[in-house]
Amino acid sequence: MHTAMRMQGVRLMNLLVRATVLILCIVPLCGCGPGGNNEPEPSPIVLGYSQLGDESTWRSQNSRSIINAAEEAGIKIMFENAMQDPENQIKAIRSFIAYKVDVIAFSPLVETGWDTVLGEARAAGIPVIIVDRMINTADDSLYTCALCSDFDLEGRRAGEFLVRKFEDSETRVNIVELGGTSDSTPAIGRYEGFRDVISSHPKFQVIFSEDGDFMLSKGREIMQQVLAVYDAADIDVLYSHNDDMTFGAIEVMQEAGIRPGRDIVIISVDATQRIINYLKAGVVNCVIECNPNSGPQVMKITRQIASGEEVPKHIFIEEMVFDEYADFDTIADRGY
Ligand code: GYE
Repeated sequence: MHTAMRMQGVRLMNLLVRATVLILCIVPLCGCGPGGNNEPEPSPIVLGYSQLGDESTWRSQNSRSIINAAEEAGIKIMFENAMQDPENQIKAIRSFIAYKVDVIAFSPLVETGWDTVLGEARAAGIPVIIVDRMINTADDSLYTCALCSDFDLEGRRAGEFLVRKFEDSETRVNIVELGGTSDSTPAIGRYEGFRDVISSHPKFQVIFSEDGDFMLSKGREIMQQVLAVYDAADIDVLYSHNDDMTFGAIEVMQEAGIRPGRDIVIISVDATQRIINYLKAGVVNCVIECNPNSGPQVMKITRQIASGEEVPKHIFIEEMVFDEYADFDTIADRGY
């Protein structure tokens, strides 16, 4: 009885071993993956990305966001930095076409001059995503999707802050404006949106406006020029199209014994951590957020387009305002 049971156990064991060996042999033969079919691993999507430059803190964070998000999404990215030259962007786009990437994305330095190269991308059947800034074209079939900030809204928000800040003031309010790169969408929107609001209040006067190319060094230079021409007491407001130019202008004001945020009301756009620290310290009065963390959204759109899904033609990035009326404790760390 005892021996018979042991024999049965041994036979069972043999059967199990044989079945296991059989399974182990079959699996590699049919090359089954976890999905259980015969298909090879799909090759990763290749995205050609032309970044316009590295002019600001915002831009560096934007590049980091794009590169990191591509890695996380398993998208192979060819990333080219044009260093503020649209010709370099055109060259980069042409090289992406030659390489036959799956999708092209780019942040155009300026709005005009893209029709020819984008026509070449279209002829090659490569879809294009426009990121951050917009292009000005009569042919919107040149791009599949545009993911941008609402720069007009940013400008209007700057104007709305001034309306509130000077609500009780009857006298003239003199404004100095540091503009972004001319012919770029953020500079145009921040200029026009701002004027849309202040133009219905005649006390607001822009006494000086110049293009500072979104760079700290130019913010410095222009503020020096302004103080050489105007008495500081005649300047009520500085409206700067980005934080880096604001930093340059603040340095000059401080060197001249002007108290930024008190003697001159300051509005800045972008919302880097350093400007938020200035807001909390009363050195600036209003910060309009422009969100550089578009990487994950760009990758999502890239995937959708590559797999033939429909995507909206225009998507706006969500943004907010931080000003001196806000509860500073609610402002989360910016991370850049
Ligand atoms: O505000 C500025 C950068 O295009 C929104 O470009 C972007 C702008 C940003 O240089 O800091």
